Amino acid sequence: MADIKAALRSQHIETPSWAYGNSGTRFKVFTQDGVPRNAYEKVDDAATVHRFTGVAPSVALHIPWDKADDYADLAAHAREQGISLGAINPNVFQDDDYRLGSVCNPEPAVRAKALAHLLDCVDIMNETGSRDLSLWFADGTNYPGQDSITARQDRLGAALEQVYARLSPSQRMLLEYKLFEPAFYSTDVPDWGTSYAHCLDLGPQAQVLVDTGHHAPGTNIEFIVAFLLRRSRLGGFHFNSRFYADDDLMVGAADPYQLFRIMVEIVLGGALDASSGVAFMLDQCHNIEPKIPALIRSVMNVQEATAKALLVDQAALREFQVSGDVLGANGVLTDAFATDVRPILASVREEMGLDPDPMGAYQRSGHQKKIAAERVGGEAAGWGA
Ligand code: RM4
Ligand code: MN
Ligand code: MN
Repeated sequence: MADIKAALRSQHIETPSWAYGNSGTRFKVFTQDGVPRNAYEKVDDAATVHRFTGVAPSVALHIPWDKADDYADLAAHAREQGISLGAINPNVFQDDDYRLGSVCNPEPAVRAKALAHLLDCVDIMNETGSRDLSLWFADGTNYPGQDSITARQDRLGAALEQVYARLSPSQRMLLEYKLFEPAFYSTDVPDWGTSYAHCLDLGPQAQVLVDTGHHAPGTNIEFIVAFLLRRSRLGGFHFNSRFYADDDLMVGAADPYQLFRIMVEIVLGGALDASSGVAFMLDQCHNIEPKIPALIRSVMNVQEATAKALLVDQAALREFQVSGDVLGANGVLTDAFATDVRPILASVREEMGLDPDPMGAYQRSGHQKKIAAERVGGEAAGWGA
């Protein structure tokens, strides 16, 4: 039990700056009071989540949504708040120029513009001290025949090569895949295999990023996790949960058993520890629920899945597996999943000097009212759709 608690204490879950801003669907963005107005206030909100959970010590940035005049100053602000700046996420999907794609666009000038932004983001990483560049491309086509699938792969490979060459030895490139949306016919990085192949071409600093919301229904995500871990190419996660498509809802909300099965592969693969290089990041949007408590809940959901995965009796599991005891082996997993780990986590939090009930503590703190009163004037961060 001491080992399990130590692992839970040292867990590191990164929250996304964009989850603190207003967001919505293509139908409506609902605004909320107290939403941050700039990157500094987003950092403050991430620090608040860390204060209540103790395991969310970094925040990912999205550029240019989090554009700052002085990134070193933003990093210093984060440090003062007790956290650090995490992955840098370039945005090559929101300019009019990107109608036909970014680095895969048929027009060389648009490709050059997208590449320049990616390289700028590596420069930003040097200022923020970030290790990871998370790449997600909205590139793809809507109609058969619209563009050459092969030529687009070539353009993608060429751009990635240039970005990779810009990385320093301690930096990494995480290549995210997504089945569809916004492209509806073909997506240029639609699945882990495409991402993996590009990463192999590039070198060991290129790693696959698994966003749990980016698969076809029924996909066995834990298989992908196990496969990539075995090949040392699992760079990290964007955790969120989905009922239908890329819903970006709170991780563990739709299918806590799937999250548990993913964490089981992580634990069995020895990848929970920060030294494994697997980055556990959230990628979520809180459209109708208050954002800070939604992120606290999400962090807790990951912790619960992790605690259950750590409870798996690995020796018994191996024994049942080699003896071909199908039900015995499956029972080891279901027993761990059925365990109520909330008391363990409450005691872990107490040992860390935290309130055992982060959700209740946040509500009691009056923080939500405080930021609603303080953050008046200026423009709230968000999609603005
Ligand atoms: C994409 C993908 C990216 C995220 C954007 C906002 O679907 O998940 O990681 O940066 O959304
Ligand atoms: Mn993502
Ligand atoms: Mn997504």
